[in-house]
Amino acid sequence: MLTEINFDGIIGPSHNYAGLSRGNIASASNAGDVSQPRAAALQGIDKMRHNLALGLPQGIFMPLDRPDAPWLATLGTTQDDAEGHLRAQAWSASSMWAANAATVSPAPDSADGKCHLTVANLVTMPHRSHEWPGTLAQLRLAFADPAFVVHAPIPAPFGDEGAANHMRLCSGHHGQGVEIFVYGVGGGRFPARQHLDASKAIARHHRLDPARTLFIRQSDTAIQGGAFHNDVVAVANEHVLFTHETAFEDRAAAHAEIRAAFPAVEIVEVPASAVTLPDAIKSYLFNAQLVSLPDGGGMGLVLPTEAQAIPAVWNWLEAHVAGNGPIRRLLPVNVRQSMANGGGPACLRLRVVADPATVDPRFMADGAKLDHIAEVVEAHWPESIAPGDLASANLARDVRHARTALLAALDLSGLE
Ligand code: SUG
Repeated sequence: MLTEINFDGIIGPSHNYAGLSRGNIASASNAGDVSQPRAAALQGIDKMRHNLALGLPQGIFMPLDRPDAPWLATLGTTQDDAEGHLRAQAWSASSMWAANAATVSPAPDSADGKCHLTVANLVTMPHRSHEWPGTLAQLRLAFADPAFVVHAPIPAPFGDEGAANHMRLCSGHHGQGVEIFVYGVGGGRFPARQHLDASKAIARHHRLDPARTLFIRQSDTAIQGGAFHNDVVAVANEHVLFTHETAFEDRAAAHAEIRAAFPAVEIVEVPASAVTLPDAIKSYLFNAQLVSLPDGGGMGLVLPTEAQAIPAVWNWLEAHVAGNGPIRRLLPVNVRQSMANGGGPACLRLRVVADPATVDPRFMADGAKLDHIAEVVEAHWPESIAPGDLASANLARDVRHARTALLAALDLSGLE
């Protein structure tokens, strides 16, 4: 039976604040802070426990091998000798944001009836541009069943950020959906990371029906305001599109196209007069997991605790729940360590609509497995990393060893 599985990236032991993401306000403003990898990973595990308790299927992705020595070697350098900015780029634990791992088209949307995944090239940001080989290896293992087709990345220079710029509308039972690719147009102070040519290439590879595939331009205002991915200002689930007023460049045309392609859509729009764009970005109101609660419980919004701290945001949400809106429950989770790098609850997961029986079981999680992962994290993840620590050969060794211990505990040593 097809169901939505959320695959969360386990927050890696090299998690640190190097301020690497231009256009990502949280990353820039926390640059130089001391990070807490252990607490970060435990926060991520708690989010997964929280979602499992709601009855939602949960999957996991492993952290990648960092610092990325083979990548530094391609640049003619090493962990010991690299210039500071390259070293930081080699250390980033950015694969935790699994929404950027791939674009996923569930089987009912594709002409060949398979679930297609294209690993994201992430070429806009140097520190993320070397994620895809490790991510691809993992996707090929997790989704080796013939129910899936896993595609290599779209070539540079066509930037692709995966599911963060992709939304899907469908009826409640995971029938054929409408896929919405949201692309940006460059030229501003902050980069537009998702290119239209990449989105179109993915739609072709995934054999999507052109009549049920939309390409919509992300608003320059949103990008220049700090919404470096569409999932910072919009999220969809089943027939609901939850979006900020400023998400799309041509709002009226975007809404009309969406309604034409999927007439049953319910667009829940938050006007800028109620929540300003800066407040939407600061609170990560839209970087939430909009989930269908089992047993007819309606939809819940798994959102960061930061959203509670901004009165305009929380007031809007409470009014929505008190009224007749489709979001029935507000479910705050604490992912502060990730949030400080611009990654909310939705960034930390990749949604895959599939039959869990077709997924390699090593990538599926239950309570006992999460407890086991938490033990490895407690034993091996560094408690803190200061920016100067990235030069430490000892820390580099400890961080590698921590990941190796996790892979061994989960019978995934083949990924080393
Ligand atoms: O790509 N932050 C990530 C956050 C990604 C959030 N994902 C989604 N919105 N789906 C990024 O900007 C910061 C890393 C640093 O600065 O060290 C970073 O890569």
